[in-house]
This record gives sequence, structure tokens and C-alpha cells, in this order.
Amino acid sequence: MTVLEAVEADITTQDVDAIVNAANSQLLGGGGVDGAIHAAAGAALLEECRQVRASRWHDGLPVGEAVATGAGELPARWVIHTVGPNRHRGQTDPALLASCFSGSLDEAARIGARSVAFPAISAGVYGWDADEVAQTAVSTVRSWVASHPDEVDLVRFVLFGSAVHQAFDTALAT
Ligand code: AR6
Repeated sequence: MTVLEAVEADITTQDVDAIVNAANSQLLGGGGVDGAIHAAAGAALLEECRQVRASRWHDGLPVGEAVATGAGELPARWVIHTVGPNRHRGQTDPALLASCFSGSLDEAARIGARSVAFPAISAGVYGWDADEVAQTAVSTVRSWVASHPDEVDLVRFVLFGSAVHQAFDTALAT
């Protein structure tokens, strides 16, 4: 059985196997949760991201894809980087956002991460409504879990701010 839960916290403090980063295609850090993760993880994470770019994703990580690296100095063992759709660039298809959540869980299963923490991907700089992110996140994770029983023990949504936390609590309660 996989537990789904939502907490209001800083994702960089989470003692789980893998935390998911709401990155951009360049994979070289940025603002928001991406900036916080790189700042807390240190230079080793940036170097791994450079290597991932050089070896697998020369043109950048496409929207909806996910890729794992180590986690530098974070308590987690891995960071799974995914690129959410940017509403300001007309990326409004919820399937792209769903792909971030399912693709990150595919990557978690591949590396053997049994506990995974997600931020509210695309709900910040990329301009998506928190309620839509929460509904998409919860329904996508539920269906992934249903088709991958016993692969992951815990999926924790780690949110900044009570409004986003409330959006996820509401999605989890329905
Ligand atoms: N822990 C948990 N959630 C956080 C944290 C944190 N430490 N910091 C911010 N959030 P955003 P996006 C929340 O903008 O919309 C970056 O520059 C935040 O309040 O981080 O996918 C990247 O490099 C919001 O609810 O990600 C990309 O260029 C949520 O995380 C771009 O932003 C997502 O906000 C990605 O934009």
C-alpha cells in the first residue's frame, strides 16, 4: 500500500529517498524550489546536472520528462528533476503536468526510491492554478500507484503556503 499525504514544509528538509525538483529544461538551477534545492544540495548537484545534460539531454530536458541524480548534501538520496509546463508560454495541457508526476514516479521505481516528496510543480513561476495542480497531481499519483502496487511506500506533497497546502488537502479528501 502507498500512503499519500500533504504537508506544509520546505522540501529541502525532507528525509525521504527522493525529492522531486520543479526544474527548467536547462537543469542548471533557477528560482523557487529549484533554487532552494540547488542551494541546499551544493555544487555536487549542479555538476551532476551538467553531466546529465552532456550525456543524455543535450538540448535540455523536455517538458513532462524526469531524470534522477544524486542529492549532494540534502538529507534525501536522490533528486528527480522534472520540467513542468509553463502556462506563460501557452503550455496549458494538463497531460504535460500529469506526465511530470507519473514520469517522476517511473524514475523513482527505476532507481529504487520508496519514499518520494513532490512540490507543487508549475504552481509558482510557471503560473498554474494551485487547485488544478493539486487535482492533477493527486489523480495522476493515485492512478500510477494503482498500476504499480508495492513499488513506492510514501508519496508526500510538500507545499509552501497554507493556500497550496489546502488545495492538496482538498484534492486528497475527494
Ligand atoms: N519547498 C517546497 N515548495 C517550494 C519551495 C521549497 N523550498 N520553494 C518554493 N516552493 P516554482 P514552477 C513552491 O516557481 O512553477 C524556477 O525558477 C512555490 O511556492 O518553484 O514549476 C525553475 O528553475 C510553488 O508553490 O516552480 C523554473 O524556471 C511551487 O513550489 C521555474 O521556476 C512551485 O513553484 C519552474 O516554475
